[in-house]
Amino acid sequence: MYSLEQLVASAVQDFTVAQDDAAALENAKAKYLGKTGQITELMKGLGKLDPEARKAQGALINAAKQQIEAALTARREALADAQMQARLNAEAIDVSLPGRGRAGGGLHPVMRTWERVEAIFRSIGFEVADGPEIENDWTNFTALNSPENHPARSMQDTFYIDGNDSEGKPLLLRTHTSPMQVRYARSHTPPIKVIAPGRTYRVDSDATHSPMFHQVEGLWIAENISFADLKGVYLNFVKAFFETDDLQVRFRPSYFPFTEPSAEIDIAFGSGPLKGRWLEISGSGQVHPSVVRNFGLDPEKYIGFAFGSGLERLTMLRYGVNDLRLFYEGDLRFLKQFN
Ligand code: 2NL
Repeated sequence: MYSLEQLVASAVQDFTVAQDDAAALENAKAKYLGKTGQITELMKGLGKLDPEARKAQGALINAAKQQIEAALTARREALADAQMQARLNAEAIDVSLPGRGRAGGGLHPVMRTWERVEAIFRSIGFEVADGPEIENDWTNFTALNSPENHPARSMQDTFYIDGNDSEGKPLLLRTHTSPMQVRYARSHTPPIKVIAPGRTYRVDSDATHSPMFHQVEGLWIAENISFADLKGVYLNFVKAFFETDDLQVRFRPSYFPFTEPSAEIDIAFGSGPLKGRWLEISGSGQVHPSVVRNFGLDPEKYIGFAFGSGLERLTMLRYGVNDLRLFYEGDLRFLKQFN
């Protein structure tokens, strides 16, 4: 039989050899401390000894057992430490490495147009108004002289919101930015000189229509504002926006319920790829007397014009974009060209 010292040495040796997996160490442990382990067997043998010898031998075996247990614990900790160290090494982060740089964001081309339009109109004394995209039908339709049974009000053309406003009236996504001008006009005193750019919504989706699109509308109401002022303001705007004096503007009779008379505004460039072609760019007109009354103003005293242009349309003409859908696909190859 081995001496107890040899037994302890052998256990320490086995624990040291148990390398990378916990199972190997547990097997080595069983060999000494398990049910049929060598220490356990020695303990069982104590019963055959007389009391004196049992006490002395028992103390020695116990001491050996404690040494083996201590060696086991030490080995377990060493293995756990080594494992943690290996993991730390594998997952090491070099905090001294330079950063990867900030990904360059950029403005969407329609937003560029939006900002340009604001800057140009601000420069000639227009305020910029901003307001809700969820509207009630008085502000979106009735105030603008839209007949009660007009098809634009139908669910086929307008997105209605579930639920009603506090007066039980239906809520909808604004179909144009005019309601913001109504709100502005009702809360300011003339002269009213404002543009309202923003998102608008219609039930319409094909190659040339998106259910969400952007408009800018303009409104100038005072005691003596005429179509001549509209022409001057709009000509100034398109020249600044397209950065050329080499263009013509023409007014073509049209119809809108909120203006009378009404006109389409067309422009034609004197040079460039679109040279000489009349391009429809805006609707406009003298604000209908009923609409002026809905502003809370006396139409006998106040008069003026309004116009409405699509920001996507302006953007397409300025940059030569030929497909509206490119604006909504989020393709970075397209978007990066504007930044
Ligand atoms: C279009 C038509 C237009 C207006 C918008 C307007 C706003 C108020 C009062 C009267 Cl508050 N009119 N806006 C007027 C004429 C035409 O836009 O199809 N634009 C793309």
